[in-house]
Amino acid sequence: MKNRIEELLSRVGEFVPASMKEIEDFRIEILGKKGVLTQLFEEFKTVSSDVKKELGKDINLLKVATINKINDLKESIESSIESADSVEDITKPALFEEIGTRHPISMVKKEIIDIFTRLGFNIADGPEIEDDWHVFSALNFPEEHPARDMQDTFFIEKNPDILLRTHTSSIQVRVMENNKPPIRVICPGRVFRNEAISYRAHCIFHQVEGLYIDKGVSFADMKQTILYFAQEMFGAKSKIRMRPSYFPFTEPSAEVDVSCNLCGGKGCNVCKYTGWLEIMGCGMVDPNVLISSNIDTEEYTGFAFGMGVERIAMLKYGVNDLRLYFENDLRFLQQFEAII
Ligand code: 2NM
Repeated sequence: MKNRIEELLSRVGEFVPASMKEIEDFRIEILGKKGVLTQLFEEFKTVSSDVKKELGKDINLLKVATINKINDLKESIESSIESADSVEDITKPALFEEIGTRHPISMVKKEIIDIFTRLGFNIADGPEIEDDWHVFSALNFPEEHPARDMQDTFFIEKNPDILLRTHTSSIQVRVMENNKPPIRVICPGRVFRNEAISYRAHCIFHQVEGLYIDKGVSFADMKQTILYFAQEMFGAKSKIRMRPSYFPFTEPSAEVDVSCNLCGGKGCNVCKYTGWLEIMGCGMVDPNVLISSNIDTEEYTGFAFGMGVERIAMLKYGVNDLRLYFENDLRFLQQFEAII
């Protein structure tokens, strides 16, 4: 009897089933009502009392080992079926993907581009790392102009002729050099200025500049173009006003204000109780700029304008700290339109 129990124990240890059914058959054979264990217990009643103690232990050991083995086998088969399921069931719903939002600067930049595209302007691009000619000299900046100072512009140390563009007008110089009028372009892009970062200034920001050169282009054309832009961007009731200003590349030059769309021009803390918000600079292209790019000033005139995208976005969304646009804090960014 002891031998049979040991044989059965080693069968239990070595049992490797091919299916759930084989496990169940094995269970019935050993643990079933008419199974091996029941027979062994029957026989056990008849053995002499001096071997009872040891045989009893052995039979119980066989019982426990069989129960454990069967439970283990069932568990491992069930979990392998589960993992096979998750690979094969292609009808299960997909994992949830978080949907991002467009950056407010990208949204406003696109809106500006769309407005001028409707007026027939083309989009032009150019390098962020520029040379002195395209950023300053061709744009009528005198040799001693403060913008050329290291305090304002990022120069490459080894070669002060190479610098990071401080405005996207450098793109327009390239357009004028490479194309004959009529020219109608807008130039969106990043620009770089050596500034201390605060709520109202950053060393990197975005500009959109426009340029229109043709026969007979006048200040009146510029005013109407900018009025159209202001009404598309800030609402049909918007008014504009121009104040005399100075830029090296335009003459005459002006700053453009739009009527405050928050208070309707009555005065509030956003417009500092003036009813007006400054949105861009503009002017008639200085003949020196046209000459630098070999455009005949007897035949052609033009106007140009430039605006900061961050500033337009601040006015449009009521954001009072420029730094929010650069920090990429999701609590800020998620307040804007989701990409669908
Ligand atoms: C501004 C204001 C006024 C401007 C001028 C030119 C160019 F290339 F034609 F000379 N591009 N952009 C311009 C004029 C930019 O930004 C405040």
